[in-house]
Amino acid sequence: MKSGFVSIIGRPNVGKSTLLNSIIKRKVAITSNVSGTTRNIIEGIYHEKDYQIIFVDTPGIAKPLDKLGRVLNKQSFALMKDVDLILLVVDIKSGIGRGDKFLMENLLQKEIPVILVINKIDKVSNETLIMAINEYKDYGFTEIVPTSALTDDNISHLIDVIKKYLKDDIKYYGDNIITSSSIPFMAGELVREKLLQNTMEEVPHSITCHCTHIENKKDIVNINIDIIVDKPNIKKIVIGGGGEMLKKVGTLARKDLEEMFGKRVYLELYVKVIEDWKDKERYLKELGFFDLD
Ligand SMILES: Nc1nc2c(ncn2[C@@H]2O[C@H](COP(=O)(O)OP(=O)(O)O)[C@@H](O)[C@H]2O)c(=O)[nH]1
Ligand SMILES: [Mg+2]
Repeated sequence: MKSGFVSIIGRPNVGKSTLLNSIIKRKVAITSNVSGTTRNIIEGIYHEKDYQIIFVDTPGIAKPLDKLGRVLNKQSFALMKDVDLILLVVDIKSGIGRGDKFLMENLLQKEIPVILVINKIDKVSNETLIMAINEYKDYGFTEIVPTSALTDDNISHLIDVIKKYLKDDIKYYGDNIITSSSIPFMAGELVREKLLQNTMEEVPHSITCHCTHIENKKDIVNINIDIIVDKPNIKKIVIGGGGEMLKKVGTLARKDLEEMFGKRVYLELYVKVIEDWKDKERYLKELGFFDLD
């Protein structure tokens, strides 16, 4: 048995969570084209007969605007310390930016191997890809692997490359555990994902979802989720005219939840206004954003 921890880092929106889902072949992290989608540390566990790889998806490192942002950055930096391997993911269209260079300088000093994952290759021609690989050849990366997390292109090759750097021989998780996230957390995240994917601009950043009740019965799972927003006008948008938006989000989330549980789900959503929840430490703690010192 070979096993190890792999941290997935990179700027917001490059496809880190999509990559994790593609590797695990299940949705363990929510994704959207809104930067700042991932707010917690998500572990996804990859299993193969003689291998176990624990992937750690991190919130993107961006300029922190509020307390939540600062907590997330601290978590992401802390995660780079104790892993066997780091995947630095970049979007081929935007390439390596200033933020990535800053990350690299920090990473290369730590003597942890860093694989550059050039993601979203489905968006460019082969020539562009070859040019990008040539450009980054001399940056000091341990390996460079192009992927498309969206179409699963080259993901199995990426896994083969990662296997070379696993150092442990401990089985950390049981065979059918694919994530360390709790079920209530995942339920809340699925609702948040649907909100991110179906609302515009100002909405995503001011929302969080909190599962308050879950009851797994023989034929059905009852789930209650609070959608916490920071302003009354956001509450209006989330509910939508005649409750349309809430209905749509509820239906989409229920479908994913039914797939996750393999049975019927009865989902109740409540929208609550808590002003400035992102700056209130108590709420951050309650919602599971703990501070790593
Ligand atoms: N075309 C394309 N889009 C991708 C790929 N990987 C991720 N995306 C999209 O990029 C957006 C951000 O992805 P996400 O995984 O949430 O990024 P993260 O912030 O780095 O975790 C989503 O809309 C994804 O569907 C890819 O390989 N190709
Ligand atoms: Mg993410």
